[in-house]
Amino acid sequence: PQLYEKIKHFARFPQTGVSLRQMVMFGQKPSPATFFKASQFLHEELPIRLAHRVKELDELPRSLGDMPSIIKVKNWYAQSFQELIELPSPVLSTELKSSFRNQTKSPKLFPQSTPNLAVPQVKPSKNYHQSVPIGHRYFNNYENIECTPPILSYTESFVKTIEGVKRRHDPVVTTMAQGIMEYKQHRKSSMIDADVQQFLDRFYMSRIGIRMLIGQHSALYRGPFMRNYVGVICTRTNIKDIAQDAIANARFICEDYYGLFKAPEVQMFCPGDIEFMYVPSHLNHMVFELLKNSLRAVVERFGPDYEDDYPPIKLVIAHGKEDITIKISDEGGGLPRSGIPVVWTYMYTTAQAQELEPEFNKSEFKAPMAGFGYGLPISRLYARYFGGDLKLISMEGYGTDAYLHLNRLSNSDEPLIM
Ligand code: W6P
Repeated sequence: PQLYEKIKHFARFPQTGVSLRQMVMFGQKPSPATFFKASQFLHEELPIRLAHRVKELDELPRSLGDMPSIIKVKNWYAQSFQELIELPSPVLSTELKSSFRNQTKSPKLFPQSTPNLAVPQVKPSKNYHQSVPIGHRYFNNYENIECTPPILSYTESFVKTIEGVKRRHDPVVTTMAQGIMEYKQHRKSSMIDADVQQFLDRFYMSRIGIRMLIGQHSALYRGPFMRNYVGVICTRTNIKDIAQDAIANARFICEDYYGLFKAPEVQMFCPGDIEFMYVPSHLNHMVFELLKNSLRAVVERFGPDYEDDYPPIKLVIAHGKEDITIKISDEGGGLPRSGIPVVWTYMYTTAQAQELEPEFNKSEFKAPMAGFGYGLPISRLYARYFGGDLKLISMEGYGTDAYLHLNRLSNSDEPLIM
C-alpha cells in the first residue's frame, strides 16, 4: 500500500538510457569516485526502472496479470525496489527526497550545481564544474574523493544489494514463461497474442538493460580485471574467437543431445581478425543460439545416421563501416514464410515446448536443443539492445539464413521503450 505509492511515484520519472560508449567512458579508469558516482546514479535509476516494470505488470489485463507466476515476478520487482530505496545513502537521502517532491514532470535527478552534489565528504577538484553526461543527467566530475568510511561502506553495501537483486531476478524468464502457460491454460484470452508479444519484448528488453547496468557496475568493482576490458565490455572483442568458441560449444551440445559421434561441420569464413567494442557474453549467447537452431535443423532433416554426410553449416563474417554482420546458413530444410513470424513469438514457443516434450519440466526450461524455446526472441533483443538486429530468411525445402547485424559504432542509445 505505502510501498505501492512509492512505486507509482518512481514510475513517473523517465528512465535514463546509457549507451555502450558511455559505459566505457565512465568505467575506463575507475576510482573510488567512479564507484561512488556510479552508485548514486544506479541508486536512482534502478528503482525507476524497477518501478516501471511493477507498474506495467500491475496494469496487465487480469487474465494475465492474475496468474500466480506473474504475481511472483511482480513481487520480486517490488521487493528489489524496496531494498534499494531503503538502503541509506550519504547523499541521496535528504536532498533528493525533497527534489522528488518538488518536481512534477521529467525532473533531472542530478541537476548541475545542486546542493546534493556538494557532499561534505567529497572534495571537489578544480574541474568541479565539468560534468560527464550520462543520458540526460549530469554528474559533476570529482577527480579526488576522500575515501571516508561512510563513502566506502556505502559503495560496498550498494554493490552487495544490487548483486542480490540480480540474483533474485535470475529465474524471471522461466517464471514469466510459466505465467504465460498458466494464462494459456485459463483460456479466457482477453489479450491478443500481439499484445502479449509486445509486452514481453519490452519487459525482457528492460531486464537486459537492468542486468547490464548491475553486471557492469559489479564487474568494475570486483573484477576480474582483464586487458581490454571495461567491466563486462571488451573494447577489442574478437568475433572470430567468439564464433569459434560458440561453434565448439554448440557442436558439443548437439552431439550430446542426439548421441552423435560427430555433429555437422561448421565452416567459418572470416576476413582476418575483426575487433570491436561489445559484450562478449552477449555475442556468445546469440551465436551459440543460432548455431543450435541450425544444427538441430540439419540433424533432424537428415537423421542421426547421416553422420558423416551432413551438409556443413556456413558462418560468414563481414564488416563494413557501420555494421558487422554474421550470417549463419544451414541446409536444414528451411521454414515456410508463414512460419517465420512464429519463430519470434513467446506464446507459440511455450506451447510448442510443452507439446513437444510430454515430460516438460519447468525447471529444465532451457534444456539444450529443445524446441525453439525463448532463445531466438531473446537473442534478437540482445542484438537490438546495442543497436543491432537479427533476421531470418528461409527457403522452404532447402535451408535457412540467419543474419546477425551488430552496430560497430557502439554509440546507439539504449532502447528503453520499443
Ligand atoms: C532452421 C530454423 C532456424 C531458426 C534460427 C536459425 C536457424 C534456423 N534453421 O531451420
